[in-house]
Amino acid sequence: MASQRFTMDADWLVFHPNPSRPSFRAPPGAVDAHCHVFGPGDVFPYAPERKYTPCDAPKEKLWELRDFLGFERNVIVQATCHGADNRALVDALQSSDGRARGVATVRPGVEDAELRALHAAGVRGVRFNFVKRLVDTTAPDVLLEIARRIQPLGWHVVIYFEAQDLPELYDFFSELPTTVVVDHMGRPDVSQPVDGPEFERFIGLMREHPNFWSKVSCPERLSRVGPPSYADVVPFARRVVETFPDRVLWGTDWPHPNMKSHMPDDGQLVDLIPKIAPTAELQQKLLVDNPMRLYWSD
Ligand code: 0GY
Repeated sequence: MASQRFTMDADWLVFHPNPSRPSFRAPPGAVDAHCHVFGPGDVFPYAPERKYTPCDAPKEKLWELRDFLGFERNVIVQATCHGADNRALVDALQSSDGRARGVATVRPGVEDAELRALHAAGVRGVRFNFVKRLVDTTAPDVLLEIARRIQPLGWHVVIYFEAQDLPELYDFFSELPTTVVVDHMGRPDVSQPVDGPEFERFIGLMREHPNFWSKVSCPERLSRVGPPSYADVVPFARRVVETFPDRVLWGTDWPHPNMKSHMPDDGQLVDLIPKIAPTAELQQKLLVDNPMRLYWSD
């Protein structure tokens, strides 16, 4: 593979160099169910069609963070900067001693042999991204075709969209034939009431579709008040956890791509968990039982 040099975007914030050790002790077997690996770019080049060039965030740094935060497993989600080239993801999964599973990006027409190879490496889902600043649009029938292709493998679909786009995407989402995991609670505007019409639409989506799950992640992206409390996001995440305790996941989102306002301290993010999942039973479901069921059932 030809080595290539990449320069990260000028306004890019690098992940926190020394996060604080969290006071909250995650239960044994806890899973960080939303994080990424980036590059390193000279080994695993960033995609030509990418909308941003990140800092390298290699697997070794992710394992270090996992151990430091008191977690045991990771779910690594393919980010748009790597396009549908899943080599960095697969390399991380294969070096994880079975402690990481993955969500890939695939293009229509992907060969069955490639899907089988991704499965063998530990991939258990594909991601469809609808965030306009991150990707060019893909037609819904193309995505449905991909969803049908991955269904026999027992995989699920992860969807990433912003709350204002839910009305136009709702019918398409309803057609998805697999388990569907929504990133970051569908990115609500947390300056609106937690029982206001926008978030009710998202809660309604989850209620109407028992195959839908949600990650209660990314307070750093949604919050207006910011760290360390991220207090405006807490009621939203807590409502989702308490309403759908068996269909929620939590993740750090390390290395926090595209954060322009601040770089979160991952230890502080972990310390929010007891605020959004206030009982030991909810924490066990959120951090262990649910991700294990979805990613390690075999
Ligand atoms: C996230 C969020 C972002 C980026 C990506 O795939 C990506 O590039 O997911 C974002 O910019 O909001 O969850 O990592």
